[in-house]
Amino acid sequence: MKKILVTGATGQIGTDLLDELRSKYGIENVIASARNKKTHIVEKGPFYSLDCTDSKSFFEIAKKENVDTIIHLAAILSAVGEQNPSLLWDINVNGLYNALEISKELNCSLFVPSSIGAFGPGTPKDNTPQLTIQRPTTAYGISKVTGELLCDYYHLKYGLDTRGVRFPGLISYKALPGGGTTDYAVHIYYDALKKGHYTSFIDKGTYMDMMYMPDAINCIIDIMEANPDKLIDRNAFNVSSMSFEPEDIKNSIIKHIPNFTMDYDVDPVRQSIAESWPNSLDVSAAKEQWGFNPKYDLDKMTEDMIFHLSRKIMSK
Ligand code: AKB
Repeated sequence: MKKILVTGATGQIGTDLLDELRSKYGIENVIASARNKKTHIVEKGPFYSLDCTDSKSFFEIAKKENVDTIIHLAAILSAVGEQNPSLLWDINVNGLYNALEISKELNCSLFVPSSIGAFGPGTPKDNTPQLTIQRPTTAYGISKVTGELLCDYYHLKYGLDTRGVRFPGLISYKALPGGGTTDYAVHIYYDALKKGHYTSFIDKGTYMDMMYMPDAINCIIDIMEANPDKLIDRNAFNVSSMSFEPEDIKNSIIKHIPNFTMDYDVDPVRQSIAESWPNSLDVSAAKEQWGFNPKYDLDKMTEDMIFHLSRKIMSK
């Protein structure tokens, strides 16, 4: 990666990723783009307003900036996708189609995140294999399977250097997630620090895969820097560093905030999405093929989240 265009750069992943890419590859070599401007991102380096469904502008920016890599993060998440499936299809599939065509035309490498949402109720729930049944029951999941297959197709048919991972729920303190099912695992830290109490929309006993953002950022950089000859499962690799249910994260927070309490007001839509996803993924293919090696478990993540988030909240 020498010159990189990031779409959806103001979202939860993009906010952390830009900082890391800018310090590793140089500010001028990381071009941020998103539909909505956010001053702290715009001020720090090159930025374009871009709707990824606008293929002409997307192409012009990539060509003008002479990028060799596109990290295509622009997407709608699972819960918002159930409210607005046509918007989801437009952004997640038509936007991705543009990213693929532009990468083909300009000979760019392309990173596309898939998700645990690409699995469904028929998928084996525990130690979910890399290659298995993928029959998701959400609009988001269908768009993610479509994305994985499209990326494989462009690699097989045109030799395009497409690479991707299936992200679990991502937890971070710099930017909030925007409308996913796993978002409770971020909101819980904010409410623990601000109110000492959290009401969970995901039910007790519901396990999902999760990962702390620094490990997710390393995934993107490591897979894009990996030797392409070693990548058998290009689109997309299972990745995860922990699997927990709401009571586990509550107990981890209590180690730092002893009076923290939690109750439940389960959201049926997000609960049924969560129940259709795996409990825990088998990540051995990512370990073997490109050295996936996450650093954070639940308690280490909680310690770091509370440290950074308490400073963020106090400075406001
Ligand atoms: C969501 O909950 O929609 C996302 C995801 C797991 O893809 N965080």
